[in-house]
This record gives sequence, structure tokens and C-alpha cells, in this order.
Amino acid sequence: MTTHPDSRPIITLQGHILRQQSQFPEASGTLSWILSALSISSKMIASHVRRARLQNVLGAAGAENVQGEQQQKLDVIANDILLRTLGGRDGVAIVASEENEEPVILREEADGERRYCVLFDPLDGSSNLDVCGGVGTIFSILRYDRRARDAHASVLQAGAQQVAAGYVLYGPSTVFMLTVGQGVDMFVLDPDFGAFMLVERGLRTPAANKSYSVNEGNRRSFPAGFQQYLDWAQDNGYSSRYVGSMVADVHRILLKGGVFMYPPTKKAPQGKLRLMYEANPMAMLIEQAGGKALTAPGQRILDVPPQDIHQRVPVILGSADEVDHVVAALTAAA
Ligand code: AHM
Ligand code: MG
Repeated sequence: MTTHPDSRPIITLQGHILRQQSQFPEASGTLSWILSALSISSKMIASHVRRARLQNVLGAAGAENVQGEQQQKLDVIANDILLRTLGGRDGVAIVASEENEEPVILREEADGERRYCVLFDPLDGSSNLDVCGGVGTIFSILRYDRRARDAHASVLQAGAQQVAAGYVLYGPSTVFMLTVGQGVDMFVLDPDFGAFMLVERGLRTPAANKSYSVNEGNRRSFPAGFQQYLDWAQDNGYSSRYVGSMVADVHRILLKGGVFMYPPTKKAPQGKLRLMYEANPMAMLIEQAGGKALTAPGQRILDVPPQDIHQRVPVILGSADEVDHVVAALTAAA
């Protein structure tokens, strides 16, 4: 018997999280509450993103909107929304954001409780907003370690320790991608109902696709291996696709395959992207979808020992075969 697509069960993000939680009898529901705070935040941010031009919250802070009111920049607004929604959840011990110099301790862990650290980039790629391009929120969730001596030490855990990670893409539709270490699930916000609906479970990134995503304007300042990879790719019929917004670029690669890179440059010897709230969550998603995520040949992003909350790392991630081609060029040039 064939099944009509419309007979598929309707599952919301909330329902999905509760269903996953019920598979772990020891789960207290704390993580589910945190994910629900992220879901609410992203609906609020999506609404601001849609009205950004009307409210004059693009570009630098300090502008006035059409009513003559002083406005904050949208990344500040997004950061405030996340801090306020996560701040209301008892299970969040520490939050750390690209927008805040230091991690913020919200509450310590008491005996018998489990608490988490939530790290995020509230609005990544926000310069794309000025031209109505896709932007996103990226998040990483780690267990809070109350034996750590301070907030810094508590959040400085390798990406392999992440309990959950994901991003929200504010594009033509609002998409919520989530992994809790059991594959990658994709949800789309239904604007009529205000709920994220499950559209794909256990998403797998294609093993190969002749497409690379890199800021080629920096090509001459890339290490030789990256330049040789680009020569090879161009000789072999590859396409170039680069939005300049990591969430949009990685989303394309998760769905269609290819490789995304932010190599070291002369100006930025460690690349531009931040380990803790950009590279690590994307690496967990890509690996959970069957791809690879490296910082150098043989070095997984998820194994990089963090030294600083805002540290940067070179990034090579995407389809397994495409990452292998980059590694082959880097190894040959070494
Ligand atoms: P941001 O966190 O300041 O928005 O910067 C991160 C963004 C990523 O989304 C994107 O991949 C990268 O910067 C693009 O940088 P470039 O313009 O150097 O190519
Ligand atoms: Mg960013």
C-alpha cells in the first residue's frame, strides 16, 4: 500500500522533544525546557527579522525608527531575547554569547539537579540582514560542571561534550535544525499556527556534491593547500556557492552536499569563525548528518581543546568525500 504524504503524522518541535525525552526514563525534562526557550526565542527573533527594515534596526545602533524612537541593533535585540528567555529557565546555569565579553552565571547547581551551559551566536551573518539575506541563530548546549573553578572553566569544554546543538535559519521560511546526538532533525515554522513542524527526521547530508563554499576574495592569502584545492576543484567542474552567512551556507551543504571552508588568512591566522558557538555546533550537526568537520587534516573540530570562549578556528566541513578532497590537497602541499 502506498502512503499519501498528507497521512504523515503532524509532529511539532515541542512534541518531538517530549517524545525523545520519554525514551530516557532518567531525563528530568530540564533539557526540554531549554530547547523550548530556544524555540520561543527564535519565533520572537524571526518576527523582528521580518520587520527589521520597517523598524529601522539594521546597521549601526543609535538609529531612529519611523516613529522617531531610538532603536537597538538587531543583534543586540536578538541577544536580549535569548538572555531573557533562557534566564527564566531553572536548568540554565550559564549563558555565553558572541555579544557578551564574559559568560554570565545565572545560577549554580544544587545537589540532585542537572544544569546546563547554553552558548550562542544570537544573529550570525547579521550584515546580510541589510540586504534581506538569510541570517541565523546558532546554539550549543553543554553540561554545567559545578566542579569547575569559574564560569570560564565551566564552558571551556570540547565540542565532543555537547549535549545538543543546532541553528535557526531566518530565510524565506524559518527553519530549526536540531541534534541531541541522535541524528539531525529539521523543523519549519508554520506562520499560521506559530509552531515548528517536523519536516525531516534523521537528515543525511549527501556524501558528495561538486560545490565549494568559501570567500574566494581571500584566496591569495590562503595557505598553499587551499589554493591548490581551488585549482583542482575548478579543473574538475565544481560550482562555487557562498552567501557569507554561515547558517545559510551550512544549511545548503546539509541539504545538498558540498564543502564549506573558512581557512586561515594573513589577516586572520586562525580564520574568522568562533569555535564555541559557531564551529562546534555546526560540526556536531554535520557529523550527526554523516559528514565531516575538521580544523586541519586529521583534526576534528569537536576535539579542539578550547582555551578561550571567543577563540577562532579554521573550518572545513561538509560532505565526507568533499572534505577528503580538501584534506588531500592540504596534505600534498604540507
Ligand atoms: P559574524 O558572527 O560577525 O556575523 O561573522 C560570521 C560570519 C559567518 O556567518 C560567515 O560565514 C562569515 O562571517 C563570512 O565572513 P567573510 O565576510 O569574511 O567571508
Ligand atoms: Mg557569528
